[in-house]
Amino acid sequence: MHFDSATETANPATLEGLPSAWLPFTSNRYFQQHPKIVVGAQGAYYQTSDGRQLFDALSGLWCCPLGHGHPKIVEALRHQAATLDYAPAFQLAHPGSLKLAGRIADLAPAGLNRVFFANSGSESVDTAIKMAIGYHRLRGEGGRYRIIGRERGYHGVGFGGISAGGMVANRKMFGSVMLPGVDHLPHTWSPAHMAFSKGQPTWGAHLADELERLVALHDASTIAAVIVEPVQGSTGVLVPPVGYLQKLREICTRHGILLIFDEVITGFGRLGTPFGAQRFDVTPDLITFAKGITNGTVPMGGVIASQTLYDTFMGVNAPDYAVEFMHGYTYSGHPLAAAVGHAVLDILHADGLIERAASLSTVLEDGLHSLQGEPGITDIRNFGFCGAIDLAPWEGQPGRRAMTVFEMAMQQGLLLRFTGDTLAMGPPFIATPDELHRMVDVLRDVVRRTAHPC
Ligand code: PXG
Ligand code: PLP
Repeated sequence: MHFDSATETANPATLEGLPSAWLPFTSNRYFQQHPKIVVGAQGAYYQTSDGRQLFDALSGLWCCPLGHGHPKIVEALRHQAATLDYAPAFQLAHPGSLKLAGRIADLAPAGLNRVFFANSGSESVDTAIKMAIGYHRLRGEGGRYRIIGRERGYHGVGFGGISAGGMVANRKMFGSVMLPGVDHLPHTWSPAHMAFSKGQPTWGAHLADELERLVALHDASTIAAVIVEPVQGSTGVLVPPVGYLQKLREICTRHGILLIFDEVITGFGRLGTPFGAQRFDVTPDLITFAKGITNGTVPMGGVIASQTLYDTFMGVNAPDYAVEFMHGYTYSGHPLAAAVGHAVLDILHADGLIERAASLSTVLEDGLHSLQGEPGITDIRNFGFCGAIDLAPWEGQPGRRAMTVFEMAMQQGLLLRFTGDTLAMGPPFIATPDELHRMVDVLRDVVRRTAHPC
């Protein structure tokens, strides 16, 4: 196997409309000068507009774990489009979304068995936050309005998500309009105690006790929910210390606070189990999901709620023709997304891909950690089938080194994801050990070549 090599040039024929485009989470001024265009994708590779093949090291944006263009997904989409293209989502349902709710509930931890569909991770997070606040209110504890997030958390870009999220850059412009009363746990990454840890760090479970301090500060009677990613994905695969999530669960339970796991990245196999909840053996009250459920082919997300939470909404003192939860999206449970969701679950099962992700994890771990000692690598982390590398920034130019690594890697047929000076990897579950080795070889080369500003 081999990755193509070529210079960074987009085919001009694919740039029509570029001056009208405003791209999400993109350095638009730079992109206008250095556009990067993909025109096709098959298996674990993207095809660029100038004909290169790129190994898809982050499975799209974490959302295409089965690789691209799977014939069963293409066929499911084609068939559904011709059968039922859209069904009104309110006061009506279609068999595909009902059955998918059942299959997702079956995959989830026991007790989590009510599935509410949305269309993205951001919508799923805002839905879960509303469910938590509504649940307490219906139980006569309407004073519980605070959401506790965590530093370096990413929960999408809705107002709920940026409020609970802990990425300063996403929050500072909107500080004046955040959800009221939100507070944050400290993140768990401590280079002094855990740099170059393989898998879960052993230090840091005590950081969950910070939740007790927030309870003491605000009083439990004002706190609705704690929301955390089991593994913090977007900010560079920050792995929870051994025992940390268990402690959070215990403290939440003791104080009647709901625990939300945001599994938008960790759901559907990335950690080698259906959900992170199972990998860590911690059961939250709500799980948010998106991305992997449709392999990125059609937008879909959702929330899996506990039976207790659902029953609380259904126990509302109102006639049965009254709507219990005033929330929903035009495209909740969209027929095309649901059809793809079934194909994804079929493929995951038939091809044993969750088990494959689990077994490839060790190949990824060994490969990434073999980079320790390369110039300016300050940390390497991994857990399940994902990992990250921190690079020392070039002096006075934060983010520039990782951007250069990204562009150099593209020239060698590798599509990486970077944020700040951190590189993240979450390859497709269909990747081969050879492809992972080659990915590490390219990483080694581009890290060496960017040891000094260039
Ligand atoms: N929660 C979590 C935990 C996420 O990772 C969202 C919510 C928001 O999902 P939507 O579908 O609204 O984008 C996410 C999304 C990256 C990267 O490079 C991560 C995400 C999105 C795009 C890029 O790590 N996470
Ligand atoms: N804005 C307007 C004017 C609408 O009519 C609707 C839905 O009917 C929305 C926003 C919300 O759109 P969606 O349900 O796709 O989230």
